[in-house]
Amino acid sequence: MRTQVAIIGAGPAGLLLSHLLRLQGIDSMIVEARSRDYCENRIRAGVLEQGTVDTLNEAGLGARMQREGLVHHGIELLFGRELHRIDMTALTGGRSITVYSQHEVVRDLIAAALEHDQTLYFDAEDVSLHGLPSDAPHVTFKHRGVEMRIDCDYVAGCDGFHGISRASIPADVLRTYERVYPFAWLGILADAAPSKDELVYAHHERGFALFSMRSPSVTRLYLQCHPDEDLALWSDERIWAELRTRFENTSGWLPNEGHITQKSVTPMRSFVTEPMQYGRLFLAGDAAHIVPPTGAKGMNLAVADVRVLSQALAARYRDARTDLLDAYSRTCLERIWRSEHFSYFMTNMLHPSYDDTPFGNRMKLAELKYVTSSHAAAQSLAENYVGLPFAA
Ligand code: RFL
Ligand code: PHB
Repeated sequence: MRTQVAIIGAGPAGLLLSHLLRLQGIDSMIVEARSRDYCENRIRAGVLEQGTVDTLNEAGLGARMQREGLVHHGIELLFGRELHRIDMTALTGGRSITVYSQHEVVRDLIAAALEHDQTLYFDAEDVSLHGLPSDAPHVTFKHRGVEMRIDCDYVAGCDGFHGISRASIPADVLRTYERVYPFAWLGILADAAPSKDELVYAHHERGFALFSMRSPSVTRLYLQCHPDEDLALWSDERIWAELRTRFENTSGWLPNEGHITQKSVTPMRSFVTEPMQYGRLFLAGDAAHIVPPTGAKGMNLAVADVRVLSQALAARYRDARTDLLDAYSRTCLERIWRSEHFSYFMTNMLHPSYDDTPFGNRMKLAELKYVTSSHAAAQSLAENYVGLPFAA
């Protein structure tokens, strides 16, 4: 088989890239290791920046998101038993975020792909990249027992943190930056109506907690835990008791409780690869960088990367220009490092750490007091949280 761009991975990055390329008349094929059902039900992110929402709308993918997404104009920070609201819309000249599950975005993207007869191989095995430094790369894999080969002009590595694309680049070409945090998040989904219209990020001496939501009838909650936490030790009752403790506050607000339908532990990591390209291979999304989820940036960065990549590939095919492709890494890394810093800042401020000194913990409280009392500090948090505008 032959295509212009072979895309590895059908997460938000790979699926959106194929759609944006199709809008520019560029042909692509997607190769995904997992099943369609798995991709459509993988519970992950929930917060879309304004720029992500705009990108999906402009690409004609926003109909269901506009009906079912929940637009939020602020978030609340809870510490010292008091809730403090950050009015993001007022602080950013009218910008907002939308709560709409990543797996709903993925479902919308897969539906659009199938509607347009996008070639998409689920359940691919032994995916492997060849000839990346040459002008004629190709991808091989096994599909339903048959050996497959795709010849292409470019390969987009959109296969997440554990994929094979980044690993296909010689180690001496890459520089990686990493921080692994000494804590993780225990996340649950509960059949309970959200008891508040906005997210609550709570700093408590027993650990961080986050109140979020997925729909008018589903609440999403997280508790800071140890990276090797044993979920078997967390009965539903223990989870609710810990959430009640960490969310306790003078206003009397608490999450509604209900049947827990999903539990998982997510490790926390910051990670960046430089550069994000090698020969004809371009990395996008989690394949190139990871942020801890506290800033709600991961999926938004994946969208930002593929916006840049699709524009660079369009310039290459339309005008025979390769300068935008050459600059791909540099262009993306500006936004990535900004988001890395913001996610690191939010994570450090909101999580008491097991190895913190008493002084270190008071620094976190001092920071929380500052961002909730200074207009300038609140504005800085807000503009990062809603997401900086894309370069024209
Ligand atoms: P994905 O979604 O991991 O997709 C990669 C795809 O590649 C496939 N794959 C392969 N395919 C072919 N061959 C191989 N060898 C392959 N190896 C892997 C995988 O099966 C998969 O389908 O990466 P992508 O597209 O870059 O998207 C990134 C986002 O998924 C990620 O950044 C976010 O989920 C992070 N994240 C959040 N981001 C936000 O923007 N806002 C949030 O509120 C937010 N909350 C979160 C999060 C991530 C979380 N977890 C579980 C890590 C909350 C959590 C708990
Ligand atoms: C989520 O709803 O899953 C969520 C929300 C905000 C975050 C991270 C995750 O910062």
